[in-house]
Amino acid sequence: MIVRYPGGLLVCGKRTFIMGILNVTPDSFSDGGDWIDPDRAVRRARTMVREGADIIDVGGESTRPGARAVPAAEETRRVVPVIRRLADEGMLVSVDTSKASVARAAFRAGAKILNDVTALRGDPAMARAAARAGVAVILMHMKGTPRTMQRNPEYGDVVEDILAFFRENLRNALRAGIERDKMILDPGIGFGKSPEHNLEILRRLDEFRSLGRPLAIGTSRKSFIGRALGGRRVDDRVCGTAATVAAAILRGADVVRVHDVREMSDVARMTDQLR
Ligand code: HH2
Repeated sequence: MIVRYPGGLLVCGKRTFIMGILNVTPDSFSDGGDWIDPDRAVRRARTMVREGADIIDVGGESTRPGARAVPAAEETRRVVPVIRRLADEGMLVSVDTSKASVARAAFRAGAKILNDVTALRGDPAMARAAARAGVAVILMHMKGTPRTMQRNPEYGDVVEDILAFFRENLRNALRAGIERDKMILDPGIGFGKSPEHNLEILRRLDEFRSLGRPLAIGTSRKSFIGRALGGRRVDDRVCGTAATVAAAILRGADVVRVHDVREMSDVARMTDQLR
C-alpha cells in the first residue's frame, strides 16, 4: 500500500515509518514549552531525523484534555516559520492542525501531510484546503472535542464504532476531492477513550486493516500507559511506550507518532524484522 504526497510516496508494508513529534506550544502534555523557540525547534527536528524520524509532525496547539484554544493567527505564527525551515532542509513535514487557515499557510511553507485530529470535521474549509494542496491526510478518530472528550466516553463496541466512523469519514474525504491513496487512518488513542478502550484498540488494531488504508497510531507517553504502570509520570513512560509501539507494529501499524525517536526507531526496526 502506498501513501502519496506532493513530490513523493510512502511505501507501507515493508517497514514502519517514524513520525517525530515537535510541539511548538507552551502547554503540550509532554514537551510543552520545550520547543517554542524556532531555533531550538529546528535543532530538535534535526536530531530526530538523525535518530530515525521519517516525518516531523509540527503542532502549534495542544489537544490535551481541557487545553486552551489557540487563535489561528497565533497558531500560524508558531508553526509556519519552523515548517518553512524544516521543509527547506528537505524534511518531510506534517502539520498537526484542525484549522484550514493554519493548514493552508503550512502547505505553502512546505508541509506535505495534514494531521487533523478532527478528521476534517473541525473546520468546514479543511477538506477543500487539503484537496487543493494535494497533500496526504491523516484522518484521526476522536469522540467529542478535546474539551469534553474524557468525560466518561462510551461505545457500543469501540473498534466497530471507530470502523463505522472511518467508513463515513473516508467517503466524505473522497467526496471533497481527496484521493484515496492519500489517506491514512488513526484510531486516536486517548481522544475520547478510557484506558480500557485504548488497550482494546491496540489489541484489535489489525481489524482496521479491513479498510484498506495504512494505519498511524499515537500512544507515546500517554496517560493510559502511566496508569497501566501504576502511576508513572509522563517522562517515565518510555518502556511502556515501547511495548505499545511493538504491539501496534505487529498488528499492522504503518506509522508511529512518538516523542522518543531514538528509542522507538530501534523498537520499530527490531519489530519490523519479527513481523
Ligand atoms: N495525539 C496527540 C496529538 N496529535 N495526532 C495523531 N494523528 N494521533 C495522535 O494520537 C495524536 C495526534 C496528542 O499528543 P501530543 O501532541 O504529544 O500532545 P498535545 O496534544 O498536548 O500537544
